[in-house]
Amino acid sequence: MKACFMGLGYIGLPTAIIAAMHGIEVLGVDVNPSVVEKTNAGELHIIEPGMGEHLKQVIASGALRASQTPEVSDAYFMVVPTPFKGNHQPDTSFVEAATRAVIPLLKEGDLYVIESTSPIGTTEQMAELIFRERPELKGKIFIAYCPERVLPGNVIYELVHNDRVIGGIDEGSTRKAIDFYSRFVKGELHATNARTAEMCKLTENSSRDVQIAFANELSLICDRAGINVWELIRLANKHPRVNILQPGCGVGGHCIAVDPYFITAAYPEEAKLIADARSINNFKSEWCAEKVINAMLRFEIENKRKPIVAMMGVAFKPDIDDLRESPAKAIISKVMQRCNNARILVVEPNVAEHHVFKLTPYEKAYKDADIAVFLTAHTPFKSLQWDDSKVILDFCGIFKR
Ligand code: SAJ
Repeated sequence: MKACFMGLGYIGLPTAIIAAMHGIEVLGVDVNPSVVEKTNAGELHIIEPGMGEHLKQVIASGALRASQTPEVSDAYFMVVPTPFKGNHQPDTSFVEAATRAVIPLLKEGDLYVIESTSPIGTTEQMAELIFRERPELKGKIFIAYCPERVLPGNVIYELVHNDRVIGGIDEGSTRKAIDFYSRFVKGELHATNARTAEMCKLTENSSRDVQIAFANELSLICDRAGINVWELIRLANKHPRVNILQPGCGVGGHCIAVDPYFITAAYPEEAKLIADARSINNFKSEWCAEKVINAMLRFEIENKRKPIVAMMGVAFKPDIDDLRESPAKAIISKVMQRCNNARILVVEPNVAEHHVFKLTPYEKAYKDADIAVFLTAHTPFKSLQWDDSKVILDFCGIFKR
């Protein structure tokens, strides 16, 4: 069995490695020559604990090889980015380009799968494209959609043990895709159709965005009502069937903050709650920035000097080093712009240095600060003691006060 993975990013590469570890001959294809070169040299170009060893093994054994061009295989997997154009309209051009690259290679009996998070109907559109170019293959190849749901930092375990939803354009395609994934997935493989599988991925992440928006909305209400939102949620969750998530400084990452737009772009009339949740989570970041700026102005009036402000945390979620799409980073930048001559200490314990922010160790920043702003709930911050002599803005529940 030979499999060709189109796209060696933070999902494509680990999946190609896991497949190669389970007896499949894998060709990994990427348009970026340095990704191809590093992969063939057994060097991991993404950050994923433990994955480097596995890569070295499958490169050394020849089970995995990387190239910039696809080759004849038995199964083809589209694992390329699906970004957004300016106005929250999804861009499936990378999926289409990867599909066009493999169309000449397809033969009877082959399997074609899209893994990329995609708008509903993308798999059917790619099937039409394939059969337009290769009409003799209609009904002779298997086409399916299979989203991933791995958590960055735990990819190896989750790729193998998470259940997966597999949706074919017909029964035979679903079965063929399940056969493939059963070679390395120990989780349950759930059969459905392509549209449902596409929507399932979007639903999972949109449901989380809505839940987080509920928590963030509670935090805004409690701020006005003089209620401790952390205590409120802790108490509400004592109910056996209530599970309210945690407020934060906004929603970051390239999944939860993005996937809902695949739904709202396609169904703007129907997707009201999903759209509102996006607005609430985006507004929460602006609300936090305003709170910081107001606290700085108030400090200056009361103390006749500018405050030292510690911005605690830049990563998009606790205990990771990923700053991409981070609400904390956006808040820090906004505060710096609006208060350009204030002394702002930026803290991010999970990265050694940053090309924009000069970083300060968290203990020193907290000690020196007049105003301490907690943006990301990194575990080390929880060892800090509350200090009544400081102004503390805790947006992520470090002190639960
Ligand atoms: N957040 C809160 N409050 C919470 C939980 C999260 O403010 O109670 C914030 C985080 O700080 C972060 C954002 O939401 O900024 C997203 O956090 P996340 O914990 O959802 O992390 P992701 O985006 O890395 O992972 C999600 C997961 N999806 C679900 O939990 C439904 C993961 O399983 C997916 O595979 C991943 O998105 C993805 O790749 O789609």
